[in-house]
Amino acid sequence: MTFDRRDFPLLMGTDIAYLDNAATAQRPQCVLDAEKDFYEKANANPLRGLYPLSIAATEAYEEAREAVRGFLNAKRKEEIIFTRNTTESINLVAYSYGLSHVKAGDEVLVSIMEHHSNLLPWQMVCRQTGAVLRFIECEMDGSIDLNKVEQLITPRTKIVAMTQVSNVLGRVNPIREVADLAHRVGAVMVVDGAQSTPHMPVDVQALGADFLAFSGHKVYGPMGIGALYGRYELLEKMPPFLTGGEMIESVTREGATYAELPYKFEAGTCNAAGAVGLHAAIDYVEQAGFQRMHEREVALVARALTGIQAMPWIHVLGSDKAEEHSGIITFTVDGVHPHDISEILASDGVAIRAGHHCAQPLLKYLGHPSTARASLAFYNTEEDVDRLLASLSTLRERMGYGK
Ligand code: 7TS
Repeated sequence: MTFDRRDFPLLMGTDIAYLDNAATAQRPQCVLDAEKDFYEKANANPLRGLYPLSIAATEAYEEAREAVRGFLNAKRKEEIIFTRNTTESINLVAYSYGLSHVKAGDEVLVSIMEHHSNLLPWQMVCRQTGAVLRFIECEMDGSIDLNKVEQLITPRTKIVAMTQVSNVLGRVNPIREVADLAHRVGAVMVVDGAQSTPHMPVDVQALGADFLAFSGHKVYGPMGIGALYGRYELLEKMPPFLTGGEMIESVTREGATYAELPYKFEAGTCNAAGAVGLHAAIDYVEQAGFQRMHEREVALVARALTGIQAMPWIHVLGSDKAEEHSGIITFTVDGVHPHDISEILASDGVAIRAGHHCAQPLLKYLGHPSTARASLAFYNTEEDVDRLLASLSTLRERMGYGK
């Protein structure tokens, strides 16, 4: 197995410096092949037919579940539920666990840096139950002060939901410590792993996560497939989120008994090809090795931060240490709107993202309505970074500020 930019056909077929990996990553050839192979060689509706093709499809789907179990170090395969993405995984927890366990007067605690996907579902739970939503505010460099968390967690706290890595700041949050504080009062810990799973080994047992969500498309896998890890004892008692085919044991005119885990939470025809593609992505990442990926990403971020430091009109959010960015560099440029930054960079063939990054409360808290964000992956090159820096160095001049 190689570990190389050449594994990524889109990157080889374009001269764009693709620096929007936090939005979605590129896929290696093995992922594209795995999806294609499924449709060419094993396509049938999994879990239904008793003929060999359907059995092959079922096996491929279940092998993918086992791969996700290993990827997250979950104890049991039944703890892995396939969903469309992180957003759907968190909604499953909010609708199923949240609405049945949270009561008026209880509290749900989230951090100020949550992506809207890990905020709106909890707003919904609080609205519908009469519970109160509270916020853990980070420090200005993006770090979390555990003393503040400790003060906010009380016997009224039923759910603590936090991202392991912010999609704006890129900093790793102290999930294990927060989970321990949550468990002390009997609350459950919901972890958004959308931005951590592409960059580091994520171990749900070591983290003390009761639930953890992630998206396939950010870990070099296909779009439209994601997963939720849930602790067996919790999932077992939770009501279904979506109902219909495939999630039942038996149905009468009046009602139904539900299937065992994990099928109780997988209503309708599954995305088997997506799961098979995700399996290939997990194999790719595990063979590439997070340590090597991390070293590449830190070196690229360090190069970018050094270049940016020479441009005093650019301000980077979060830590000033390259190893605390998970490839993410969010910044503002004095006098230039992030949308202008992004358009000018696009005209130079550099793809970055501008806007609120679906984290509006965080940006408001940090005092920026909008920012620009470059997010790097291990397959980016020094040349990609240098193109970013070259384009940035011309920005103010091109906006009419003079040399
Ligand atoms: N949580 C975090 C921390 C994220 O960064 C994202 C997507 C999501 C949840 C939602 O993931 P989805 O796959 O369900 O859409 N973040 C971004 C981003 O930063 N730019 O585009 C999508």
